[in-house]
Amino acid sequence: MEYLGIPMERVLAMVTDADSFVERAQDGSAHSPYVEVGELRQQILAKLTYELGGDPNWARKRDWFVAAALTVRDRVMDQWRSSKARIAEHKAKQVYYLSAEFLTGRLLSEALGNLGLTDSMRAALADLGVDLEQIYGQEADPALGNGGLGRLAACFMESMATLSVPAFGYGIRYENGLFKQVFEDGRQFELPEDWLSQGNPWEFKRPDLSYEIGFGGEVRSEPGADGQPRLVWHPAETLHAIAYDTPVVGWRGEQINTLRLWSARAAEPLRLAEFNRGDHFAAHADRIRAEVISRVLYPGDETDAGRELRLRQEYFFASASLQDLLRRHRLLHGKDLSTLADKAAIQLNDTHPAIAVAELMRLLTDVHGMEWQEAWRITSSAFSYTNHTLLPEALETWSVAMMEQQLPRHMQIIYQINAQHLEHARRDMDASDALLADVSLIDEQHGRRVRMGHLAFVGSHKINGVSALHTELMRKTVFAPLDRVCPGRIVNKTNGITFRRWLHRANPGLTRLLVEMLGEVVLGNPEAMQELAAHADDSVLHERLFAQRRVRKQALAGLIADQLGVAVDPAAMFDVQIKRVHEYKRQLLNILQTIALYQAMRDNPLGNWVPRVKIFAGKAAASYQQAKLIIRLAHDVAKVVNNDPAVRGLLKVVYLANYNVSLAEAIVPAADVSEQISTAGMEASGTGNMKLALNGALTIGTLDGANIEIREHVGADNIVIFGLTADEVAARKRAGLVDGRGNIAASPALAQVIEAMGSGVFSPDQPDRYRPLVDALLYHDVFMVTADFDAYCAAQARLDQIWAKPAAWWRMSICNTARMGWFSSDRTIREYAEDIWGVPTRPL
Ligand code: 26W
Repeated sequence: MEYLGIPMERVLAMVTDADSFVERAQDGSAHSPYVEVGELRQQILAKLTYELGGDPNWARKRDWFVAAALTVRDRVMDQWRSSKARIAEHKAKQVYYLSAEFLTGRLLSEALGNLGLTDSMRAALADLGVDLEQIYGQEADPALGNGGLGRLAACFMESMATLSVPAFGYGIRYENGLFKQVFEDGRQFELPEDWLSQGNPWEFKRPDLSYEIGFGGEVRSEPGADGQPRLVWHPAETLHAIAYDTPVVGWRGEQINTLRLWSARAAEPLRLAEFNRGDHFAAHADRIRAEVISRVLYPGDETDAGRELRLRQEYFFASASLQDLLRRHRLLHGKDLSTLADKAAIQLNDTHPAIAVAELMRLLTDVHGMEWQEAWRITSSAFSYTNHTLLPEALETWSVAMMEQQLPRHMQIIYQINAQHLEHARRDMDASDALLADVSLIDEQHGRRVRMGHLAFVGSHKINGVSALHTELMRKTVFAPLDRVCPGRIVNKTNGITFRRWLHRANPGLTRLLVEMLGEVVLGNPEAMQELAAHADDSVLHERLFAQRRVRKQALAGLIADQLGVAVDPAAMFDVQIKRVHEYKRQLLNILQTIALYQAMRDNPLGNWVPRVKIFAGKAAASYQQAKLIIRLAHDVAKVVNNDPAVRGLLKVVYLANYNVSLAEAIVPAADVSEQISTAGMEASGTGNMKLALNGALTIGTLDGANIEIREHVGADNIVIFGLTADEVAARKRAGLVDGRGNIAASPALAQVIEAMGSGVFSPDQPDRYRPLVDALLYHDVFMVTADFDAYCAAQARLDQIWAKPAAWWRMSICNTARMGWFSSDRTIREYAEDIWGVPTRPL
């Protein structure tokens, strides 16, 4: 039997999973695989020819990627349209997720996996002489985010589509995402990241969807239609926000949601008068000033840039998004906006879109003529706000002067919101002057600044933290005053990750093993993985997991050799710390322990050492010098350790450049150890910790963020915890115990490490290069690195002991994978849907 002239066994051979392939064929579903492969093959060729003007004989890999992506995009169009029709027909409540960042990663494998088309696409391309694995890498990895917050938004979008929650993601279509990180002699350099240079096959430009965005100018009181004086804003400059839509494909989902990213366009692209006068700069000035708004993502992670352009970016996408959802509401539910909060749940992803609270009040009152109290009722019941950090420097505040200059009408509205808020606090909550000052939206202390966290809090019916500890700390610290005058709004929603990307596609080998052991049920219901724990001592399973992990470690070793020219042994323990570089995440503690291990190995080369590869990856914000110095130290230590024959390759240190979603997908399945060692109380949740534990890595960590809940789920025996607790850290800080000299004096190992670091052992060409790091440890160790050093080293030694007993290691690894089901972002989204948004999580 043959198909399209291809012998059937060859068609079947092309598919990795013949069984389900056949299975699906037998279910008689319209789309039998044979037809599917044929159709896909035709459509790819058609795209290549008619969309790209290409020819199969000399098409490049990039062309095949674009042709495949366009083919898949066509496939989702019908479902996309039918999703919108179904939502309109059911007058369903929609979720609007406002985020300055969406770290989506590559989309081809996600779309294929979620549509169940991977095998057919692989077969269709193979028949055209193209390897699907080869073209995955042709897709740009859109770095439209800094780290955790942006990636969480992407996981949430995928889970909402999978759970049939009608949702729009609203953000900014940065032309340049987070910078490309390159290293030169261990120093980080930032290069522009222009992910759009080759075009983006997934997005649809929607010129029909353009909104005016104003800035500056003045507010005048003018008689309204009813003769009553009304406040009217006359912006000094206006520009357009143009929509670009990308489909969000859920798993096996009928529901296709929309990621709508706004791009800034000048209202007047060219000022001809100036141009004709030959003043080309003036002719383009407006355009440049306008379009720079969606030019580049601010690389600050956890540090408030406080730049005017950042405020303009935040208002730009908040206003475009609100204008768009009001237009849709009026289209679907009629001109009466009083039902808005019943039909729209608007989630603020941190304070970055918080100006939306004032903007919705402006649109409802000034533009749509609603009474203030009615508008406030709607606004405060439509909005909800997620806080992702307690770091003071990350809590955004804008000077009243800048707000008045850029958004004069909004500053008036913020004053009005504050007046009613303070009145409520004084009258209903008997607030003292001190408390009033603490809860005021205006910080009168530091030169009159608008507290965006307070605006988001007061304008929301629910505020959530992202892990149990973080939410508790929110209540006890930063938001304690607000929680007193507006009690009962703070709830916890512990983060989650999508298992489709971070297990099924990142680790198909482990996934196949899970399906084999537990059935396909685990694909749809992660909690069903619990059953695997019953096999924790199954030595055959141990061997198969070992083999799986080894395959991935060899692949990663290959990547490391290609990128760094360093040979690492896949048999060694791959000890991984991958995340943004920040002092509170304590990459420095890891490096200090690495130096101590190196020194111990040199002192006792014949000791029974566990071979280790310390794998680092992560970007530092461009202006964050201390973080950049930590990256450089890792490189300098690597240079010494990796070339020291005394340690006989027992220890290798590598720092992979340009950490992003794709690199994470290559590292996570190859990790044996997951470093989650932040200063307790400072990592709001973490999500890398979940990805690594789900893939069977053992976590070494502090009782911080979601590490605590990971321990609760996987079991205290299956995780290695060390260090000061959040309360102990807070107590030491309150007592001013940030001087590290005592801890150093009490720890000979640490003293030896600090000595080496401070004397240029790792920087002979500049012995005092690490003075700033040493001084911080000696005199201002606010991140408790010296305080936790010995405990951390002891915890690492515990890992060595476990590693020496493979049965124990794999038992723990299995228990981690088995019990990570709860950390699916599907669970998180179900909680948001039920507790905050009031929307169902089942097909309409
Ligand atoms: C204003 C500059 C700026 C930019 C980004 C300040 C703060 C941020 C983000 C909130 C930083 C961030 O990504 N926070 C991380 O969010 C994750 C998702 O909830 C958590 O898992 C991490 O613990 C938290 O650090």
